[in-house]
Amino acid sequence: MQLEKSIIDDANHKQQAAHQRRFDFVAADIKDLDIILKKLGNFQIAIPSWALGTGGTRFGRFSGGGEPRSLEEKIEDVGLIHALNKSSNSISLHIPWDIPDNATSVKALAAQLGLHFDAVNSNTFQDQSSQQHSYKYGSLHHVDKAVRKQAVEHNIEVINYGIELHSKALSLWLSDGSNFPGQLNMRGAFERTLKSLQEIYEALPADWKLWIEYKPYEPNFYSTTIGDWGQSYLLASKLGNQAQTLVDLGHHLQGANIEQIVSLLLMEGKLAGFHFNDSKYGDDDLTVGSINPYQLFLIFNELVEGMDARGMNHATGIGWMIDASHNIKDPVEDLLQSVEAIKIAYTQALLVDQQALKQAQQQNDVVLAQEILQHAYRTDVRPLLAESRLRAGGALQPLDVYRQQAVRKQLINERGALAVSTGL
Ligand code: PSV
Ligand code: MN
Repeated sequence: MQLEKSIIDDANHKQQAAHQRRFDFVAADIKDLDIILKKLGNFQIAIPSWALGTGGTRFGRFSGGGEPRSLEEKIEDVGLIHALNKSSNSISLHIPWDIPDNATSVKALAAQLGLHFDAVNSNTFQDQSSQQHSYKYGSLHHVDKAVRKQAVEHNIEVINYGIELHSKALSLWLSDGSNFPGQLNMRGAFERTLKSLQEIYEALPADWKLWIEYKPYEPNFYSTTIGDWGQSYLLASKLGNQAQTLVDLGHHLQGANIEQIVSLLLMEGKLAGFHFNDSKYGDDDLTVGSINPYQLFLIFNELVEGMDARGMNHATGIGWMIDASHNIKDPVEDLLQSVEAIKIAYTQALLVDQQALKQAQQQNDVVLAQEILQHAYRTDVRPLLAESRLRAGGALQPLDVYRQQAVRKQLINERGALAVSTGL
């Protein structure tokens, strides 16, 4: 289904007066208002194809119904999100969950909805019925050359799908690791991974990137071969300029200072981008900003400062994507909330008086430095986001429109209450 523009316009019309009041109040104190609104309009966050269905845990899955049954329906759902928020103009495919059998028609559908294709993701963490060798003991790090070859070939196949869709990056996450001490020679595993990655790297088109995601544990619980940013960075450095480290916010041990990791990767030109989510205990994959929005703001503060220092375009300099799981929420609602949380943190970071902060740091004025950061963090920037959506033709209040239009009910009518989307 698609949302008519007139529906969004009607809803905006009803909310216009209240919006204007809120907007004028916050806008009065903002320097460079138009520049900020322009940056917000340009800032887009990719939606992963696997996030449009209900997530779950190993204990169960509780679908809310109307899940997309095909890649085309997933693209339509991203189209709905983008029509409402004008902030999610791309989709990232996971192969083989979402094989684009007919790239031409899939591209045409996406273009009609104002979308394009973000990074393509490979999957060597699950066995497919058609494959010859099992990934039970890993893929690119496997002791058996035949398994490594199969995994390398899969990644090259994914690159080829991506080329057809005009993607520009292969995003790679390996579950390779060990469950028990002694199971694996760690140096050997790392060296084999590097060799396999070199073969994949050679197949990358010149204008592509290879994004290497790290994760400390799960599904392996003793060691993961690419377990932290240091290991990913080491591989990316050895591979070359096209390889970079991808930061999934949930892939850190508790208490890790993610903003510091991000700052240094950016400094080295090795920050590929993000998988956004939030967590309290581990890789919880909760809605972005639902647990620790201050940390998200601090990350964005490092990003804005670091990207400006390197003269990078905020919107296109690195990859921005959500990677969350919606256990009990409507996936589309959860994604709307996540995109909003990301853009709130970004906007607040844009409001940080970087010059004053630098001066406070030079003078070791710790109190003032904190005041400067928190002044920006405590500004209610939601009317600025609403204004930027309005200017782009989106909804002042995306979630309200989604609910007023009973979109999920319409999707259930169209697809059925038992429709289940592919993915984890
Ligand atoms: C692994 O936990 C991960 O974050 C990787 O990005 C995968 O591709 C994705 O989740 C799959 O859900
Ligand atoms: Mn991820």
